[in-house]
Amino acid sequence: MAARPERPGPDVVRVSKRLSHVLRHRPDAVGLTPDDAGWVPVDDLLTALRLTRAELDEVVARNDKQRFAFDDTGTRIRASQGHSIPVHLGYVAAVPPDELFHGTVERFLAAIRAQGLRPGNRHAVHLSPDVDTARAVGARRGRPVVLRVDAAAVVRDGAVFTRSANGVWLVDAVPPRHLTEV
Ligand code: HQG
Repeated sequence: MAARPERPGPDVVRVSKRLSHVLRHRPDAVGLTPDDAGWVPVDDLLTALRLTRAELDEVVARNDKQRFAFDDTGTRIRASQGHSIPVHLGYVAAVPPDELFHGTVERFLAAIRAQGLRPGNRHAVHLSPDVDTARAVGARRGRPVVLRVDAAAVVRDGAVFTRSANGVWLVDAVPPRHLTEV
């Protein structure tokens, strides 16, 4: 198993938040135009955010969830998931484990019980491979509530799952009948 990355310092976190915002939601705010797959030229990003390549490399490498990825040549960068801008990430369909998890909070439960999981502003519903990760996702908003997703049943219904480069499972929606509270 790889060593746990050192806890990022405040500057790394600050730049990471900025990068998330720019690469997922508002590239236009700093004059960037990602291609269809969400990639932007690294040089343009460095200029736009006034970063050095070494600073960017450090933020990408130390990011706690490995949110950003360089392409094979290292000349382009994108967020691995979480976009609200239109992107085709190009992940191939994958068969998920039979169970996945979703972290949320109490105040969304009534709507989730009625409608199932919906993507909201993002392109897909984000599901976690384990309860602890889901709990951390839910805890961003308050006291976490974890839902178990019968992913095998969602697959049987015909839904297509993909897995992002940083291990998040993505699907269009999950109907309420395939959700149970952990
Ligand atoms: C809730 C973070 C009402 C859903 C995390 C969630 C994740 C509903 C919120 C990634 C609903 C959407 C994504 C329905 C779902 N009615 N509320 N029908 N269906 N919801 O942030 O999953 O740090 O778009 O439970 O770690 O919280 O950004 O999704 O609370 O991987 O890299 O609507 O974002 O990663 O919120 O988080 P989000 P999420 P990063």
